[in-house]
Amino acid sequence: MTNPLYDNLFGAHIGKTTPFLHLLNGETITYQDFLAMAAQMANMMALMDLEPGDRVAVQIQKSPEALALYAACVQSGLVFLPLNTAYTVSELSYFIEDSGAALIVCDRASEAQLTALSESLNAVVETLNADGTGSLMEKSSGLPTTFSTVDRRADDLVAFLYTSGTTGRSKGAMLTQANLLSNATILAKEWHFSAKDKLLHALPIFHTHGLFVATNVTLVAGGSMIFMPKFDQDKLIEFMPQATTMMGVPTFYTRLLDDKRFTRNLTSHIRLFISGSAPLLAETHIQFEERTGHLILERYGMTETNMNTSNPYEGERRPGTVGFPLPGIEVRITDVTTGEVLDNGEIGQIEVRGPNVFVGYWNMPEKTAAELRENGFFITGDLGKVDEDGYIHIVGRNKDLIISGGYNIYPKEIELVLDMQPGVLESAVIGVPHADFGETVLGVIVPEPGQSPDLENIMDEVKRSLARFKHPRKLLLIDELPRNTMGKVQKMVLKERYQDISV
Ligand code: MLC
Ligand code: AMP
Repeated sequence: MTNPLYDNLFGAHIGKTTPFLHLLNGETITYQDFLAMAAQMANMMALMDLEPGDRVAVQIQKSPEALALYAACVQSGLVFLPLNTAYTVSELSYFIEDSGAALIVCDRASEAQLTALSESLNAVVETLNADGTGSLMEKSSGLPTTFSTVDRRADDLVAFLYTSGTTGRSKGAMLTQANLLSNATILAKEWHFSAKDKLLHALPIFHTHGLFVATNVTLVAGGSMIFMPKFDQDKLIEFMPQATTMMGVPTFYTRLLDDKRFTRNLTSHIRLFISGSAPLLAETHIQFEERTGHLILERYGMTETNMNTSNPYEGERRPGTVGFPLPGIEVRITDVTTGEVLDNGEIGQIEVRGPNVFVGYWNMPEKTAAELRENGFFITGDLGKVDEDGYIHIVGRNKDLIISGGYNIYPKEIELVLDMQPGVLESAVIGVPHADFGETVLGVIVPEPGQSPDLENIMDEVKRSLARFKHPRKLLLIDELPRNTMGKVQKMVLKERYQDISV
């Protein structure tokens, strides 16, 4: 093997004329055509003198071409750095600067702003639009449809995925060939994926779930995907009878359950529904089974580790749990303060060790050392326990994090913006229950003495700075923040106080 990830995910399918992507307009892209497109992009990047290990920062809409760019980066030994399409230019500038990206690929809509930014960073900007047009395609389309795959070792980097931090500064999780390949191989086997599978793919491809779980598993198995540009309820219903599997965040499943067209009959061709990225309520599991006869398989993962645990394919899928550690992956529960390993039934922090665990945060050795123990265990920041049958339950988080519709939102990042606004003394951002997104963002603001900050102006500034999904759905003025004797803001008190607030 010269490049284990490329060889197993992509190279294994060279020459295959079977479908890889089914598009909503009825067109199909075969493995052969997809790999040819990727090879052309790899040739184009080689002409730009990019070196293996260089970062390619990508903020583009979901499209077959976007996925081919991922394949091209793997084949070229370049580090793929996908970015949420909702990020504002001010958010993007951090990722691009921090990663030292050599190439930025973006939609034409942000080309001018990113070009201005790239000039000071020595990066090159190319465009790739939602419809597959743009300079990247223009420059690559005439090039050879084969490319000499760049040699890579198992511990070479393949991707950076930025995940926000408790201090408000995002951390670039560095993932290797071995991280991604081991996980894709394990999951494909555990979930019985085969070349016959047709996965309904409505997730974004800038996160672990849509890119490394859904796509990599399909590639390992040689199956195909019904590739939707985004979540679209009508299209999901229309295409479901053609699919064999679906992966989604809990919001996908609660939205489907709210739809009368979603019936047992509609799902009869599906063999497996998988959920993850956020907790799926036990009652959603139960309603889903009553409506369709299917038990959703819930699994647990994160950006730094890909997937850690899964309910079984065969055997009892236990609602409210995330199942067992995947083969080759160790999970232990430790005391938050002492780090001591706890017995089954006791609640503590979830730690994970295995070939799936990332190698560290880019340029942040202290943060890496704080979360990744020398013995290889990664401290996830999730709280959980193991029950008497070995099923893992996630019961909370030891990190200040809100998960809204499967997107992670770190309160600190929003608080930093709120605190800078005129008339604001301090603020706290918390997650409150939300029927559609599971949790959503609420901001509480303490004014400076004698001041009455203008909440509309503050929201305008939030909109300028932060991606839409991070915007507080409501801002409230309060007299003071609840604090403990150490002076620490008691977010739990705020969460209880506002748990029934309508946002
Ligand atoms: C969209 N909006 C959100 C939002 N998604 N706001 C908060 N949280 C979200 N998740 C905004 C929209 O911009 C819009 O703004 C408004 O909310 C309503 O939009 P919508 O049309 O209802 O949203 P939609 O486009 O349908 O998106 C919802 C969604 C999407 C659930 C389909 O968020 C999604 O695809 N989520 C999946 C995230 C994911 O892949 N996570 C995996 C992370 S990996 P306006 O301006 O119109 O009001 C990971 C590891 C692991 O966690 O274990 O998998
Ligand atoms: P991310 O940083 O986007 O990778 O998000 C990872 C976090 O999502 C985990 O640390 C968990 O808090 C959460 N998560 C993922 N899957 C599940 C699940 N099945 N149940 C509960 N939380 C989950």
